[in-house]
Amino acid sequence: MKQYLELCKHVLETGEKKEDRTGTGTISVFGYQMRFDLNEGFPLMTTKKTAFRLISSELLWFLKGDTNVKTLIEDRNPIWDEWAFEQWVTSSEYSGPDMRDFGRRAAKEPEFAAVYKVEMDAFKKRVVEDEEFAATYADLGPVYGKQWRSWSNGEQSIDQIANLIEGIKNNPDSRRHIVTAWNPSEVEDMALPPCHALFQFYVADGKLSCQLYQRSADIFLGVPFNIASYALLVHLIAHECELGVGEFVHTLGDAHIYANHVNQVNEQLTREPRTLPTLKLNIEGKSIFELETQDIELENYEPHPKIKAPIAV
Ligand code: DHF
Ligand code: TMP
Repeated sequence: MKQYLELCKHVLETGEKKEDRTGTGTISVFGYQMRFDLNEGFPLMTTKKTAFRLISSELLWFLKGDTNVKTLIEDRNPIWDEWAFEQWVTSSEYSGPDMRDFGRRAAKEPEFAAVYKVEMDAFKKRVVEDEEFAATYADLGPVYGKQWRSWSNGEQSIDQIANLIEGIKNNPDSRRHIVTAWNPSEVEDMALPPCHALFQFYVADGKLSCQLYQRSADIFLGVPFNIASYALLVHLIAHECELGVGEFVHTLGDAHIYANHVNQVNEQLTREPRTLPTLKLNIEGKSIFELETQDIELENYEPHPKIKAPIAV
């Protein structure tokens, strides 16, 4: 994962200070590209322990066309909790303690963090137990799963992933193997407009490659997940199309390190990358739309310890 550490160095050395929507502040560059040869091992961070189970759980949730965080909560995957919680605490029905700006306050004020945790735990419990509540507050809107599996213009619904697989199988040389999560008519209704916005597949020499355009990239927390998620997607689609794997090309738009992640990035930069793990898929005869996290395993993953950091909401 030298490419990733190079990106971190590049942003720290040449990035500009830039304010952002979350009020956290960033160091940012515009435009950057990394390439990962998927035959060299599975590109999961080795310089900090990264929760692969959460990554595969999220990808399978996208592939099922799901947009409701209830499924993730039931799968013990907390990565989208804050964006569902935000919908609840900003609604007129919410009457608990003031949760305005909960992300920043929870990171700074221990007293508030305790109150926040109580509210968040209650929210998650209610999402799991109360279907109507979950449908109203835990659905993130027409985010990735909706756009991937049932992109709609009001008249027709398009399964972009099924079309992608058919296209790769029937016409591998095509230059039109594209999936877009950026649907301008629905962006306003999403809890968070898609960061990984558009990707293209490519077949040459019996190997499947993918390039992603990511409009906005949280280098310390988001990007390690995004790299592994798309690498896994290439493996799954390649398996479905009986192809080998090629490269994952990762193109970034606003590539930023949040001000409150700089120490963590510097700590990570002191660490020596280790041998990459390998992916083991137990998916013979299964549709990629019906996989479970236990069908996907990693072997020989021996990373440096986890490094914690607050997420900007
Ligand atoms: N907002 C921001 N500001 N950055 C993001 O990366 C981001 N990602 C989202 C939603 N909104 C976002 C979805 N993906 C984590 C990683 C990816 C992700 C959401 C959250 C995260 O918190 N990772 C931590 C903890 C994971 C764990 O529990 O082990 C990490 O250390 O990797
Ligand atoms: P933005 O919508 O204002 O760009 O904020 C989104 C933030 O989330 C930004 O820091 C990028 C980050 N992000 C990722 O890096 N990867 C992801 O997969 C997601 C969902 C978000």
